Amino acid sequence: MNSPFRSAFSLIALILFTGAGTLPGQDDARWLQEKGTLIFHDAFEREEDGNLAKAIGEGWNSATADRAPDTKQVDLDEGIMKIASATKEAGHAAHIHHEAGFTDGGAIIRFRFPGLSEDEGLQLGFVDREVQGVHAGHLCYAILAEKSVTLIDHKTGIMNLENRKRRDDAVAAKEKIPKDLEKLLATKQVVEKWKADEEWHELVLVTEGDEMRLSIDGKVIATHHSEGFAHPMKRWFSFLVSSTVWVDDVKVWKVK
Ligand SMILES: [Ca+2]
Ligand SMILES: [Ca+2]
Repeated sequence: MNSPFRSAFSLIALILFTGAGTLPGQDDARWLQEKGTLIFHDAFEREEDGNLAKAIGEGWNSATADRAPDTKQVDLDEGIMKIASATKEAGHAAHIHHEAGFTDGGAIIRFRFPGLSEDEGLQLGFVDREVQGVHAGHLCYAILAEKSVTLIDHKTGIMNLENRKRRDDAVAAKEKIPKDLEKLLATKQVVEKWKADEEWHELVLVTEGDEMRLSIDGKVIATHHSEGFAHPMKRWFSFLVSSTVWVDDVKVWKVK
């Protein structure tokens, strides 16, 4: 082989080789397990203790349980965390969180939509209540809906207090949101097609620098770059659930 052919061949070989699962992000479960430290693992093999904020135990807390004390929003049953939001009674989707604490890292969970209610979906991501200028410290999330997966940077998007005020002012005045804000918000998220079903799945959600990635059953479904993903302290790992979802084997890892 002469040398131009040989370099073209080497380049192709390199592309094929790096495409075969060795790039960071191609197998994020492995990335977390090999490069990360396990912050916590919960398999939910116990019973909950009542309905209130600390009922789940093992360091979990609910921001919404005490608002609807007569309703069981989390039932630990058959070794699974079965979430049923009392959205109406609590005036908010169920928000369940656990200390995390990383810059780069993420979560591996198993989840299932049990088919118990309309509009089953799952929002999960990271919160830092100590950050200033961001509504309730909402940093970034993955949102699973019936036909889509969204990755969204809330920190520098709609939960940034200035952006949020401009949006709310426009809504209050029954005006369209300002064009520049609409354009900015569009850059803060990516929406990919995905089809929900009622099977168990493994989900991996990671942040690495300013990138967020979501994989389901070992396949990368969505990736996005946005400055808010690089927030240095993902203090909480959070679930926001507006209807019903089952969760098991939550593992959170810190890489950096
Ligand atoms: Ca139970
Ligand atoms: Ca379990």
